[in-house]
Amino acid sequence: MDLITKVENSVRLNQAEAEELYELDLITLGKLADNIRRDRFGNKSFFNINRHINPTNVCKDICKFCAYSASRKNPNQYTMSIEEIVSIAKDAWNKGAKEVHIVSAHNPDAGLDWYMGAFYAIRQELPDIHIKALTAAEIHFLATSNGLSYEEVIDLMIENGVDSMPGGGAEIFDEDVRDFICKGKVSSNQWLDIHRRWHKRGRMSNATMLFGHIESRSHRIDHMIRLRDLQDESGGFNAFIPLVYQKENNFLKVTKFPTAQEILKTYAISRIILDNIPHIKAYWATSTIGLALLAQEFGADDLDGTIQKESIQSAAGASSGNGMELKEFVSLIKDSGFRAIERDSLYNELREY
Ligand code: V47
Repeated sequence: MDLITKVENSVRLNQAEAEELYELDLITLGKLADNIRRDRFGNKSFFNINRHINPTNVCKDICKFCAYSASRKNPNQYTMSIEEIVSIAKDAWNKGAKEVHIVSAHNPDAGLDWYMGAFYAIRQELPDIHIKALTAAEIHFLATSNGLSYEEVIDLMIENGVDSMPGGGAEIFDEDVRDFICKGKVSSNQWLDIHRRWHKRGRMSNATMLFGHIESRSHRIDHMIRLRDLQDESGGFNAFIPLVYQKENNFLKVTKFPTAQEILKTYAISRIILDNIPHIKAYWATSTIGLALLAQEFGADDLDGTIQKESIQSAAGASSGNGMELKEFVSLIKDSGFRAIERDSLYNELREY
């Protein structure tokens, strides 16, 4: 069976075959991914009304791609008080947000009680908001710096009101690339192990992949296959999010950036390879909104959300600093020929605009 027939018949591809997908022309590859997307979701495009909160930028780790961490180039350190975090969440809720997405840095001075206290205080004030918080990298940091197991941190998250985990900190799983771009942070196996344990608690999470820097196509495929293997076992991933590397203000010297074609091919290939992860998210903050809208025709069925405010990718050049107005977001989706479906954080459909 040739490669195209295999994809059309939902035959699982191995590493070498998946790498070959990149050699297909963009339109052929896009059509294969679009067929899978349309079989599952028709022309629905999902999004949520959310608020990203990044409560501290003080970080003990050094990731070369990061422009957000205050311990290196950024001299403006900050750590929000719990009151401040709750007040942002309340304001977001009043403006219609149904999810707060809380991720930040590995702050050795803030303490476990500050991280957990913030979730607890939000939960007390806003019993119905969905709290998506703590990447596996943050969980690893909290566990190792407090002498706790991953399970113990996970139990504390659940006790204090966290509903789901975001997909950050995955970067690229290949150990050599990882060593170069973010040595000392959570390892690939630890990242996967933390998500496995979270899923064992019956909870859902997402998975990201940071691409377009020094990694090869083969590293991207390896990353996807490691996620596919875990998903076969645990079934807890809702969405896969390819994050396009942003180049400003950081220490990773990259001279060659992916073309729009390469980015669209990566979305399309992730739709094909990750046959067991339901949603492929084109996170407009890093892909640009134009390419995210186009990605809807190359396998992506989700555009994240309105964001409201975001400090991590925008520190590195992304245009997500102040999010996007709901009205504009919805009309962009509709004008591109898709149905704008507001979802909750677990992909229950809430409303069609
Ligand atoms: O893991 C850091 C990335 C991630 C850069 O789960 C960068 O729904 C691009 O996890 N260029 C955190 N990316 C963000 C994240 C996320 C985002 C959207 C949705 C979800 C979800 C999760 O930000 C980190 C890192 O890979 N990041 N620096 C940069 N220069």
